[in-house]
Amino acid sequence: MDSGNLKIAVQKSGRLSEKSMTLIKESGIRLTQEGKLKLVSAGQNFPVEVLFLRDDDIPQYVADNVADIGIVGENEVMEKQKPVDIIDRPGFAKCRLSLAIPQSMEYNGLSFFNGRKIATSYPKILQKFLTENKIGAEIHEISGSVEIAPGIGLADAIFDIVSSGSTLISNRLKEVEVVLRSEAVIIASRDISGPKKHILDQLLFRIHAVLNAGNNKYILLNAPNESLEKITALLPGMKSPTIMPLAEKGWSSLHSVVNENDFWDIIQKLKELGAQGILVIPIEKMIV
Ligand code: PRT
Ligand code: ZN
Repeated sequence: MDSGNLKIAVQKSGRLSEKSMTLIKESGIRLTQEGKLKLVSAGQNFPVEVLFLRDDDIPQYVADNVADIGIVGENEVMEKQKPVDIIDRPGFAKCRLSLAIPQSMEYNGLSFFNGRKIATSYPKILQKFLTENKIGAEIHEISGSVEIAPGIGLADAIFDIVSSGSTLISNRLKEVEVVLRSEAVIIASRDISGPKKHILDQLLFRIHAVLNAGNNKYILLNAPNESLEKITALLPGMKSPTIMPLAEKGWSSLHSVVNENDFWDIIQKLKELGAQGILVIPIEKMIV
């Protein structure tokens, strides 16, 4: 029997686990104690159940409605080709899927791969790329430690996830083509409706408040009144900044919100406009 709770699939243990759980917890959801072998955990104050699974299995479980939504790498969603929708991008686990070859080999474009053997755990994504580019290569599917394949003579090249690039370097490989960029995504079943849809909307509302907060900072500063107009243009805030007169004549205090991405640029300009006593404070939740 379906409990009516929204079922969320997350990776049991791996690169996505901690950030997925942080997102759920920062959304104000308290879960029943998770033991080491626990497969399911229920929300104590919100109608959800969290299912702990291998990341490879998450697209299938969501497509089959065993879970309603899941947090998983986009690469797994592309590879598994299950009928699910990507509904959000929480902004972590960014990486790329790339082709890499031994450093000792010369690379002169995609035709290099014609007639070569490529080891990968992502055969479908690779096959699609090769077909689109009319390259005839042999795909050798392996499930782990793909990077050692060329060194032991199993393949001429690899197609694998790269983030810092250090795994490639330590295996004397070089990245020659980026095929796909990936990050963690929230996927949803296509059959969510009624009360579950309502729970999902509430959850996404909370998740956005958490993510917005992470991307923004609260900023307070003192500014000479003659610069206020220019400073306001730099710091639109959520509606417009709050401005209060200071006891010292000709000066005001200004409060606003600034986006992490433009942060240093804006601070520099504020200083040029005569702003002083700038305080920057993290935001815990932000509802826009
Ligand atoms: O047990 P389970 O099947 O659940 O986990 P898993 O071992 O299959 O996956 P896991 O935890 O390794 O990765 C989960 C997801 O994290 C992936 O599907 C990607 O979406 C994402 N991700 C982000 C990464 C990386 N960065 C990453 N660097 N997944 C794997 N790697 C590996 C890569 O395979 C290579 O071996 O790290 C190595 C490369 O890293 P650099 O930094 O040396 O370039
Ligand atoms: Zn996996």
